[in-house]
Amino acid sequence: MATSKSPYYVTTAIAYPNGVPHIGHVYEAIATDAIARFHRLDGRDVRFLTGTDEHGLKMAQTAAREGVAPIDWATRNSLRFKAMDELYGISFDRFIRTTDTDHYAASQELWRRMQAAGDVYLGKYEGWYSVRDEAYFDEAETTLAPDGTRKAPTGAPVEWVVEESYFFRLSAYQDRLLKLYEDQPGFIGPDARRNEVLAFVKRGLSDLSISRTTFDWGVPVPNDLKHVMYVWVDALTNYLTGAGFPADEEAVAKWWPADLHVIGKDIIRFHTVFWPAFLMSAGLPLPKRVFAHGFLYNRGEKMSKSVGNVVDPFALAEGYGVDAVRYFLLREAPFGQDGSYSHEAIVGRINADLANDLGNLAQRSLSMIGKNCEGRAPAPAAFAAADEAILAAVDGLAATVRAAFDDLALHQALGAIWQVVAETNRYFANAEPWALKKTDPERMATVLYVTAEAVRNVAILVQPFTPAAAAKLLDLLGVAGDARSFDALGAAGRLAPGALFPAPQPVFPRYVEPEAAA
Ligand code: ME8
Repeated sequence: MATSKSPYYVTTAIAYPNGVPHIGHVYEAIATDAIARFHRLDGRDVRFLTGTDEHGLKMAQTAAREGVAPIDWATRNSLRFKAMDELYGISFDRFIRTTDTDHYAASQELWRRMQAAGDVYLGKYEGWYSVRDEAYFDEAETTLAPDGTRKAPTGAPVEWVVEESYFFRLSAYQDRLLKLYEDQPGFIGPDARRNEVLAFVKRGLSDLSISRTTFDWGVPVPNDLKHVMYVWVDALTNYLTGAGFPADEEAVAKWWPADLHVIGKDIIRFHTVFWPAFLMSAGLPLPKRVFAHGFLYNRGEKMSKSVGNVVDPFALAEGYGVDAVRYFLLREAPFGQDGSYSHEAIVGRINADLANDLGNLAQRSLSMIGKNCEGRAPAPAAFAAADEAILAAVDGLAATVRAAFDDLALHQALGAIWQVVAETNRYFANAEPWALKKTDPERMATVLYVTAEAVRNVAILVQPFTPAAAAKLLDLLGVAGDARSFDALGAAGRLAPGALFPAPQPVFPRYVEPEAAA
């Protein structure tokens, strides 16, 4: 199998722990986890970074409202994010908190380098700031609401800020950024976001205020302790901290630049304008790709605490099961576009795709093997055309799935896998192995072998999406722990006739409404 074995460094955005996690957070974690798992199974040395973004005015204000110190508020909620990740099987290598000591060192080193490059100067900021977005806005970007308050494009209120501030010479980077988007077309994905960023940068860039003096909940600016860094300067630096910057040179050489930053569409500007400009200034290599996923809506509506329609990831896992939620979120909406969550949609996916299509295929074939083949992998006779066709479809899947992952078309990877599941179901139904038991047991064994082989390949390929269920399926097929990577796909890892299977069990239960179950 032709795989590149270079290391692979992938990150999520780091969430604000000013509240508890919601479905948008778990969506990003699951998608990035699927990508990390895919590359590990494909033989690469993967580093997966996620965590929480703990500084800034929003955090300080929320903590004050709650009557606790910012660090205590951050810790309480950060632990919820980490617990959510653990519940959902998010295979991070580090859960970074921007209050970690090494992160202060990284942020200050980046600052020093930008300063040494002549890109940081002291001035006075006078303008609009949105605490909710932790972002500065030009007056022209804001609107006046009927009640006289001024709003950011996101609808968040803005306040007038006048204070001494350090600035980053972002205006000097317009040409270099435009060249970057041109030279490295894959830098921003999907294309719609790339066009949005291009148009923004072409309009011209103002210098960016990068420090605050009116509160102290942030990383201190080197040699000027009156200032703390603007939260986005330290937040973006987390990706460098996670690669060992600056102290661990060997780790930096191995992991930096990042292969992929996965983020939501609302923070694309920070990641594709500010971040590469900071890195260029500091003389550091740029990430290879920034990909913005869409937003998840509750029945098409934006989730908000005031509407009371925020979906709690812990309740989702409890209600449907971790693998079902993971599958649903990555299957339902094309990755990169907005999606919607509803109870009916998730139940539909669980019962149709998981329980019926894959669950039944596995259950029916494995229980026949249990009953008729002494619970051992059957020995196939010569393959007929129908058998060859299924094996060819199964063996062709790896290339299709790999191509889908290369494009971050995670939904297409799942679509392709389920197409083969559907073909195998048709094959199984047409071959009627149950009817062959008496008339042609050899043929029955062949059909069961081919079906089990299809299930084995599917189980290996769905590991990034539904890791726990995939592991159970592979257990039921007697596949050893070291025979579950993509190296074992296709002919290289065919089931050995005679291998012992444990007693079959259902892997994907149907969803039954609680009232119907009672
Ligand atoms: O933006 N659907 O933190 P955050 C899908 N700390 N994704 C969503 C979403 C939704 N409804 N709501 C939010 C921040 N997200 C910064 C990031 S990175 C250096 C700093 C996504 O907690 C959002 O787009 O507001 C972002 O990628 C992530 O969740 C964290 O959002």
